[in-house]
Amino acid sequence: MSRLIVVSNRVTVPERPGEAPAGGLAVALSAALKEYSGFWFGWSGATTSEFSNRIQMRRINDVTVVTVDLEESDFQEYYNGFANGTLWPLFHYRIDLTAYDRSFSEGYERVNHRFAQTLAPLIEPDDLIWVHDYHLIPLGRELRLLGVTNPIGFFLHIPWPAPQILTTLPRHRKLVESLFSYDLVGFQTDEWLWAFESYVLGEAGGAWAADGRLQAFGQTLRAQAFPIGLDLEEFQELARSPVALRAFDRMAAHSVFRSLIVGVDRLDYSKGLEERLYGFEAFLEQNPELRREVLYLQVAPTSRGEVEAYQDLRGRIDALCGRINAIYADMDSAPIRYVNRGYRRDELAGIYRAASVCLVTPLRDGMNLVAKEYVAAQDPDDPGVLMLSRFAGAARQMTEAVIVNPYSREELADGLKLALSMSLAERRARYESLMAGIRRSNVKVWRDSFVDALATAHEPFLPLMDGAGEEPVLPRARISPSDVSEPSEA
Ligand code: GDG
Repeated sequence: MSRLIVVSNRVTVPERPGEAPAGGLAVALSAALKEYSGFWFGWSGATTSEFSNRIQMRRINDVTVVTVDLEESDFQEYYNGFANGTLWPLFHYRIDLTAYDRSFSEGYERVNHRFAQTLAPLIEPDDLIWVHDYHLIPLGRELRLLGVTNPIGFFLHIPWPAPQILTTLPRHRKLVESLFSYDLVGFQTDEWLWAFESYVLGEAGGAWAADGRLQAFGQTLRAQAFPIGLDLEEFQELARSPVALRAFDRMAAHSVFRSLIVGVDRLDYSKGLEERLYGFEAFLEQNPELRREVLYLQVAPTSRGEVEAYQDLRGRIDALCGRINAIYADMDSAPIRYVNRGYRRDELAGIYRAASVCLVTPLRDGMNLVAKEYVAAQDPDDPGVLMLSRFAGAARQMTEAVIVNPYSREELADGLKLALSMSLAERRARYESLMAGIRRSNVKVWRDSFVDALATAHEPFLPLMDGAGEEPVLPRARISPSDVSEPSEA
């Protein structure tokens, strides 16, 4: 069997079950690496004054992890800069927050080049290479330039934006062209896949090849949706653990006579926290009789605290929670408990189970695993209700949730009222359907279908068809260093 090389910005092999920050994704990828052998490659999380190709190799829980340090300027320009200051907001439709800074894109190219240089010598002829997420879009191309001919796949965990949004990025063509060095490009949902296809066909002059591949820039790739799921057994085991039961008891004791409403999100503007708080305020305003009946716990661990937009957001959320509590609190109760820290994964499972409603209302989200975790943690006999933004990738699968528009305070307030008053029979019916979907579309299915598709997508020379799908027009081209020229600035 081929080895599998997983590449992501950070490497997060879980050391002990239940511990943050590893999530189901890390667990699933670690399990894949145990099955296929191979290793996980990425940034160590450390910075040095000068870059060196020196790698650190460790075994964690039977998984080989290979990491490399970044230079301080790489961290600023690549990680805080282009990845989290440019691509993250842009791909979440926030062009108002997007930094269009040339030094950031140079840092991004540089780090991808350095990753490729460090990784290439470790690759063996039969290896499958699976690159993850927006930090590493150009990595496949950089590897091809170094002569790597193995199957290389890429999976985007976040949304792919509509062409009208993407084209605000200088050098957007270069970014998309680099994706064509992969054999397979995966998205979370059909919506993001269609947005990508729409760019390729409408903006890049691309066409469909005979077998359903996309061709553009003289190359072809297969693009497909692979919705990510949970490691259900792992999560349900966590939910039954003593730590989870204790967290459940603590929350149940603190919300006696009240319904617990929970939100769990990294403190990120894409998660719609501000809008959600305004919606909750509208709910309190419109339902005076329910003010003492609810407790909204928002868990929001700080994320990317070095980026200005995140610092601003934190200040606004702090102020908003304070204001709403000041208006609606009584001497012995306050409607919001806002916790600006993370919890262990097993504690989270207990908190989810204690909550009657979970608010998952991102403004835009690739998938959203919290929605799935909440449902998986419920008591089948008395399940809570998931309220889900129509703009989360998860909403395309989890249609039995209470689906809301997160921009509308009225819809949020009405949705919350509906969720809190839902009959047991309806909650159970919705829970059963949601769980069936979570079982069907679990993380192993996601992983294995991607890896299988990657193994078969790799066809070095494939005749392409013209736009009508009739005649072969181009042979599939592979990049070699000599035929690479700087793409024109868009
Ligand atoms: C990206 C995409 C896509 C949260 N707070 C704590 C904690 N978490 C865990 C949750 C969940 C994970 O973090 C968050 O996953 P999401 O899917 O909700 O969102 P992103 O972090 O933005 O992830 C997203 C995902 O990639 C996977 O492809 O679904 O759309 O944006 O697992 O439980 N974990 C712990 N303590 C916390 O306080 N331990």
